[in-house]
Order: sequence, then C-alpha cells, then structure tokens
Amino acid sequence: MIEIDNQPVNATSQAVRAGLLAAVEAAERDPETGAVVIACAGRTFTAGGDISEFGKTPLLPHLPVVLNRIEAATKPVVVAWHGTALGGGCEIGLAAHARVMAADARIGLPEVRLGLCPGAGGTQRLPRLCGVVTAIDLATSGRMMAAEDALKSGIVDEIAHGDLRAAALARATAMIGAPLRRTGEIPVPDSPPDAVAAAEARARKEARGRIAPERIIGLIRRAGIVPFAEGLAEERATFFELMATDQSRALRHVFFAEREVGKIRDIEGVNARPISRIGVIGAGTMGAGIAVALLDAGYPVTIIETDVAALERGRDRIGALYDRMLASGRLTAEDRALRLSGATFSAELADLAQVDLVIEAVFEDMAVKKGLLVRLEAVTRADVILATNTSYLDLNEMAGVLARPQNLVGLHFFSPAHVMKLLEIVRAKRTAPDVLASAVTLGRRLKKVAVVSGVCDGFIGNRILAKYRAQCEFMLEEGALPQEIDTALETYGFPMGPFAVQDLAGLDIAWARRKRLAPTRLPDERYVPLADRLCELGRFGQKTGSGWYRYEGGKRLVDQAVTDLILEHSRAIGMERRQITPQEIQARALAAMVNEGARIVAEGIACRPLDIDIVMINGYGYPAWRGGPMHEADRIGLPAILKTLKPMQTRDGPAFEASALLVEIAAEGGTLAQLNIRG
Ligand code: T1G
Repeated sequence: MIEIDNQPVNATSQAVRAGLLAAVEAAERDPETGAVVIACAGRTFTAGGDISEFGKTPLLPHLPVVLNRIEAATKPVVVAWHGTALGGGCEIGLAAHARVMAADARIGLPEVRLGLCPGAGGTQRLPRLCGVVTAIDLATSGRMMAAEDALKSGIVDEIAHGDLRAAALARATAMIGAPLRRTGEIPVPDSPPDAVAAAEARARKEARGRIAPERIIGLIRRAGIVPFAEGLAEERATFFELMATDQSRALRHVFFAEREVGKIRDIEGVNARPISRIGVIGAGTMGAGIAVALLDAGYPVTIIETDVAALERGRDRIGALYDRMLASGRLTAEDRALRLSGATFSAELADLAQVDLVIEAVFEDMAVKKGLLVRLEAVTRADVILATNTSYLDLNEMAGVLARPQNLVGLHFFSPAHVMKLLEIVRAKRTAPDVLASAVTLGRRLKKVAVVSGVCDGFIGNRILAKYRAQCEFMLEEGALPQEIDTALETYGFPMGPFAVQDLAGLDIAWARRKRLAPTRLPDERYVPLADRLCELGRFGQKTGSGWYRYEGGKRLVDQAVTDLILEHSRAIGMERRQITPQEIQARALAAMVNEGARIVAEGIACRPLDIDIVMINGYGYPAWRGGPMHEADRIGLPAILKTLKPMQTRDGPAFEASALLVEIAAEGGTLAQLNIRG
C-alpha cells in the first residue's frame, strides 16, 4: 500500500512525485510484494498538480515519467480513489492497471479551468478507457464525474460501498499473475462520428474566447491517430505552451483570488457566532431564492410574510424552484421533500424569537427596512445577526435605528439567489467583527464566493456596473448602436452585452431608481436619457417584447425604432456621430471599470483589487479567462488605461476623472497586483 500524504489536498508536489516513484520501484524490487495499491491520506485523493508551483520550472521527476513507470510496472497497481481525484490525481489512476472508487468520490480533469490541458497523459489515456465523446466532455468542461457514471463509462472497474482500501487490495491481489491491462496499450474505441461532432460543438460553444478547450479536443482526437508515446509528447508540449499564456495566468489568478477573498485581516482568529436556525423575511423572488439557497445548505429556515395569502404565494414560489430542479434532473424527489421539510412558514415576526440569523429581503426602501429592523430587534435575541439584502441602501443609516447596530450586516445576494455564486457581504461602520466572521462562514457553507464590501452606493459590483453602463450609453450618443456595443463586448468575453442584459433584467427598476435620484444628480454630470425614453414608451425589455431590441419567438432582433431614436437623440444634442470601433468600445468599457475599481480600493470599500476581479467575474459575467478587470489592466499596462481615460475625464465629467491611486501606481511603474496583500 502506497499512501500519499501531502495536506490539505495531496497536491502532486515534487516530494510526492519523487516519493511515489521511489515507492513503485521499491515495490517492483521487493520479492515480498505481489501487488500495489495507491491511496491518499486525509479528506481527498490528490487534487492534482500544485497550482502555486505553476509557471516555475518543474522539478524532477516529472509526473508523466512517474505515471509511465506505474503503467509499465510488472506487478498490478490499483488505485483507490476517494474524495475528489482531480487533474494529476485522476491521471495517476488512469495510468494504474485498475481503479476502485469510493461510492461518494468524484473524478475530473479541471485543468481547462486553469487555461491548461491535462499534462500527465489525461488526454491520451482517458479516451482509451471511455471513448472520445466522454473524454472531450470531461476534459473540456472540467466538470466532476460521480462514481456511478465513471463505472458506466468504463473509467473505473469497481465502486467500493464499504472499505475502499480493502476493496482495492482485494482487487489488486486477485490480479496477481494475470496479464495486466495497461491503458496506454488499449486502442481508442470507435465512436459514432455524430456524437463526436456534437461533443466538439458543445465544447466550442462553451469555450467563449478560451483557447484551451480547442487544444484539448485536438489532443484527444490525436489519441486515436498517433502512437501513444507520440500523443503523450504532444500533450506535454501543449501543456507547457498553454502554461505560458495570459489566459492560464489569469485563470490561476482567479483560482487563488476566489480563495483569498474569504481571508480578511480584521477577523483573523475571530470566532463566528454559531448559526443553526435562520429566518428569512419576504418570500418574493429574492427571498424565495435565498430561502432555497439556505435549505440546500441544510439550514432549517423560517420564512415570514405579511399575511397568509403572501405566505402561500411564497410557498408556491419555493416549491416551483424545487420543481424546476426536479424536472432538470438536478434533484431527486426525496431530496426535494427533505429540503422542503426544513422550511417553516409563518406570518408572525414573533416566530423568529429563537433564530440565530434573520435575512430580510423586503422591498428596497429605506423607510420600510428601518421600520422592519426596529420591530425585528424587539422580537429577536440580543445576539441575533440581522442581515439586510439590499443592493444600494446605506447600511450605516439603517444601523442608526437599532439599539444594537453591531448586529447588522448586509448580505447582497444576486438573482437567482440559489444559483448565482456571488455574495457581497456588506460591512457597516459598526458591524461587529464576529458578525462579519459569521457572514463569511455562512457564505462558505452556501458554497458562494463571498466578497466583503464597505458601504457606498451600489457597493462594489453595482457601483462599477453603473460606470460601465454609463460609458456604453455615451458611446450610443457618439455613434455606436446597441447591437454594435453588445457584439464588441460579447466578443470581449461577456456572455451578454450590457444592452441585452438590461433587456433581460427589465429596464423599469433602474428607471424608478433614476427618477428617485434625479434631484441629486450633479449638473455637470453627463447623462444619457435614452433608457428613460424607452421606458416612457413602455419598452421594459424582454418581458414587454421590446427594450433596446425587439423580441420575436424568443429571438433578439435589432429594432429600427431604437436606431431612429438614438440617431434623433444625437441630432438633438448636436453630437456628430462617428464610427466607433469594437476596440474602442472594449477599451473604454474596461477603463471605466478599472477606474471605478481603483477608487473603490482607494476608499477602502474593497480590501484589494482581487476582490473587484472576483465580484465582476462571478456577478457580472466578466470573462474569467481575462482574470477580472484589475488583472487585465495590469496585463495591458496602466499607462494604456490612463490614456483611454484621458478624453473620458474632460468629455464625460467628474465621475470619470482618473483615480489618484491609478495615476500614482502608474507613475511608479507599478501594478495593481501589488495591492493584493491580505485585506
Ligand atoms: N494546488 C495548490 N493548492 C491547492 C490545490 C492545488 N491543486 N487545490 C487546492 N489547493 C489549496 C487551496 O488554495 C486552499 O488553500 C486549500 O488547498 C483548500 O482548497 C499534470 C499539473 C480539491 C475540490 O485544478 O478544485 O493536475 O486557501 O478551499 O473547497 O495534469 O481545491 O486554504 O490556503 O478549494 O474543499 C488540477 C483545484 C491541477 C484542483 C477542494 N487540479 N482544487 O475544494 O477546498 S493541474 C485542480 C479544487 C494538474 C496535471 C496538472 C479544490 C478541491 P488555502 P479549497 P475545497
């Protein structure tokens, strides 16, 4: 039995590779050893290569060499997979002579998520076991596969429902003396060409600007054409080529940044308050989504609405969300029943007397929220955490009505709350450290990417979004059309351009907000009234059949009426329209985001630039393979960003004045990444 022990995730660092090689060779030499089992200590089989070592020269022995040695062994080698066998961890298993897998274990080749291809035989061995179609699916999506599916597809030989190591040992022992099945010697099975084409098409569609998926497809297809050794060599060369790309660097930045956001200096060593029972107030779209997110994570939830009728509607809404998961096969009927059994519905605030946390998701209105918080404080425990789900409101003002303002924190969920990964945790001036720590812990338990933000209008994400959108609207006035801007930004890597997104979300809510804020708008602020015009015409987006586009049979179509409206507007304000290139659109959108991001960091609203990257990627569709706007700004250089900003300052008003922080770092020849120290 060879046991790998390199916590926390048994990454295949140099010492692990060397140890594994030595152990296999020793087993080959040892006359007492008849067969070998490779297993891992701790919570998981290896999660693959040590990502923190990437980009450096890999030390000997290289993993492919170790794996070739395992495959060539004359004694049977069986792998015992538990937890998540990922990347190199999966590849170790593929090189063994048989694989036994714990019933709850999962395997995967997530290299693609780091902008890489598998680097230790994954693209050559996997198709030999499961065929090209499944191999393309797994390696280009990076998704994890459960044991049952791995058995069905031929990747594993056995699922251990009891003692995994005992099962692996029994299998290895039984293999002694029999001919060994070496994966590299198996021919790639034939696959129906249609199925292969479909798998490739799916992968290309999902790639959206990423280069690794195409390279992976190429390598997997080569497995059936070239000799095994040649395929391995091509894979290795591609792996190093991809490692040196900007995309891989960006995606590795995202991997670590997503883990770093949860580490906040102020709460290091602070104990979170225990949370076992949660109340949710309001069962509208947002409240229902939040309740489902909590129920999915196993929390018992008391859902409060103002009256019985509203409560019934809320119950239906939550039921409907689970029905959809059931219909799509993401949930079994038992799971649905189990999760729903955690929900209690009530029209009495007093039923929250014993909860540890209340999340209010009522109407976005300061007076309504304040009134509710006062009443809540009266019926809940003194150590309760009071969380408000707001996207814009001033938490410091809200805290002012509380006797215990230290208990208040903001939890800004993104819709649909049970799906979207991002959670902004808003820290008010008087939020207690242990309340903040509790919110961070909750975020982790909900499997969200939780980013801490200070209080400001729109917090991190919506504040940047506002500047990004404003800049796009300026370009409408100057000469671009919505479809040109959307196409340029979709080419840049956003799943949807800003105007298509507005149509999807509905234009009416932002309109109401603009009307509310109109009296406080600065006179020298550049303002584009085109969205207001659309709303006045009842064009609220997809739900009314038209907005920036018109919609027919679910298709988005350019609308001449909108084009005319824009041209007429430019004429009315005396703006001479000009051709705006996709490059200019992309550069201006990025500069607007980066500038506001730098201000947010300078004001201490975000802990570090990386927090901004993670918010924009997980909440707003910024392409992960560019690493987030701040990472991208460093890549193209801050002087280039400042150059784009320069005309924006004079033309677009004080809101686009270059951030002093940006100017200062650029002057020193520095990078935003320098500020990515623990926040
Ligand atoms: N390398 C280095 N550090 C890693 C790591 C890795 N592969 N995986 C996790 N960590 C750190 C992580 O930063 C965190 O550290 C801690 O471990 C716990 O992780 C040739 C070379 C395994 C599913 O892409 O998907 O193999 O923040 O918070 O939620 O083809 O980690 O505590 O200091 O995520 O329980 C392919 C990435 C490598 C796997 C566990 N492998 N990891 O999730 O904990 S490429 C991956 C994960 C490769 C070969 C090539 C997850 C997890 P800290 P965590 P978790």
